[in-house]
Amino acid sequence: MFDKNTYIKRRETLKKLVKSGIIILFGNNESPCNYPNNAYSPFRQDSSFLYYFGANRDGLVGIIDIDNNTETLIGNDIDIDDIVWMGPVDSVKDMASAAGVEQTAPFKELKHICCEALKNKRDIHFLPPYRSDIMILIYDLLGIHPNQQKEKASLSLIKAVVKMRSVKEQQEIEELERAFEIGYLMHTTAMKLTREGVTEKFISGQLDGIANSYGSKVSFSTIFTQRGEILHGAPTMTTLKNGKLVLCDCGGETINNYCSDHTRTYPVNGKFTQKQLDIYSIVEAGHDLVLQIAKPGVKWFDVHMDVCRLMTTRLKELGLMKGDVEEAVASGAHALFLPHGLGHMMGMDVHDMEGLGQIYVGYDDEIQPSTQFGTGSLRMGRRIEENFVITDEPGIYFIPALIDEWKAKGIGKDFINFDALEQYKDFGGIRIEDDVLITKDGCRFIGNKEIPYHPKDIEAFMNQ
Ligand SMILES: [Mn+2]
Repeated sequence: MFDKNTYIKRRETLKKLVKSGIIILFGNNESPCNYPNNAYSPFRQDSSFLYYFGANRDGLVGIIDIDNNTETLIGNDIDIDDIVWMGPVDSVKDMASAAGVEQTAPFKELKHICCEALKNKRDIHFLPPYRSDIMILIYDLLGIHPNQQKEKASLSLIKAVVKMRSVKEQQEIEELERAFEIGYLMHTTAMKLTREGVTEKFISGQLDGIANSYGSKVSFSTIFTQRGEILHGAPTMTTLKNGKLVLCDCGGETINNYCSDHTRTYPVNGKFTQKQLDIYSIVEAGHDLVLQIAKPGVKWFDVHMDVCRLMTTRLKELGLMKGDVEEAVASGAHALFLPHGLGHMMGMDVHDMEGLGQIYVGYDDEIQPSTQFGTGSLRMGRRIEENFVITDEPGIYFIPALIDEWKAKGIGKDFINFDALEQYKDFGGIRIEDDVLITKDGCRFIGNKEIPYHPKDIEAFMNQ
């Protein structure tokens, strides 16, 4: 965790933004896998709780009473039976003091605090819950049924948290650079291990081990697949085959829970075919275009659309698309190849703050999400600001079921050469992803070195 002044300052800012009422930030509990004492491991704290209270243990709740200017860390100390099995852990008082919180209280006090606040008709601010145990707790404390909790969550608290967590502090950027180092090791190891005959699962397992060894865990379930056209394709027991491309999308979390998220796509045998290069170079150009145009004040929505135009132009040159580029992109025809968005915010959550509602994280009064297939999956559209961290991740995919569906229904028929696509149905998919820090007048990748992505660099790396 950071110095306690970090947490004191953050809570002060939060109080000024939310203005009045009482804020309840719920920490996470252990999450059982197949029986209560076999929980998913390691424990993962809620990111907003971590951001304001820093304490990385289950069963904690943070209270910020704005009107009375008090802060309380709620939680029970563990007893001797727990110490026998798990060893001693910091007391709730120690954890509170490490985050500059003056008061502590046992868990049973929480019900009393909530009852008083309800009785006095005070504004009670909580974030949208995403785990059922917390939903049941909120029902018990505040009487709000789980299916109403999302809409009853505090909009002013959501907006304040988004405002603060979107702009990364210098020490957070340094953590993200550390997360990059773990991601670099994962990706370069994957390239070294890739060869015909090895299973996808073997390599993904090695990568997960690296994330566990150098940080806290993977920042999301590792994608390592020869079926790159499946956007979140889980690794299988399939063995790698020469001639195929493999797509690796993975990242690690530091001990302080800051993430990395990168994607590389490369040939199993370490040498691209011309057909693979034709498609790869389009994704590469789209990925690099972002570096030229992303800077404070620019709408991320426009950056996404610029990449779509570039890809459509190049797919036309290859004979896979046709017609007017502007019209094609306006109609959404390019989404047959790119059905997802260009990128998302990244920080402590790999899709940063997604649980607070993408509409508040990625959009605002000025820019609303599209309802079109493909562009509608863009998680971030609003104007970008200095010290935002966003992923730059264009891709081109040949999804046989989607191609057949569009062809049968005539979707995009004025802009897509369906006949030419027949030869690409076993191609797979390509994505290239890096994490981008928006700087004062432009942007740069997180990390001081490059995970190879230019074809020549990949081939040189894989054949060394
Ligand atoms: Mn990503």
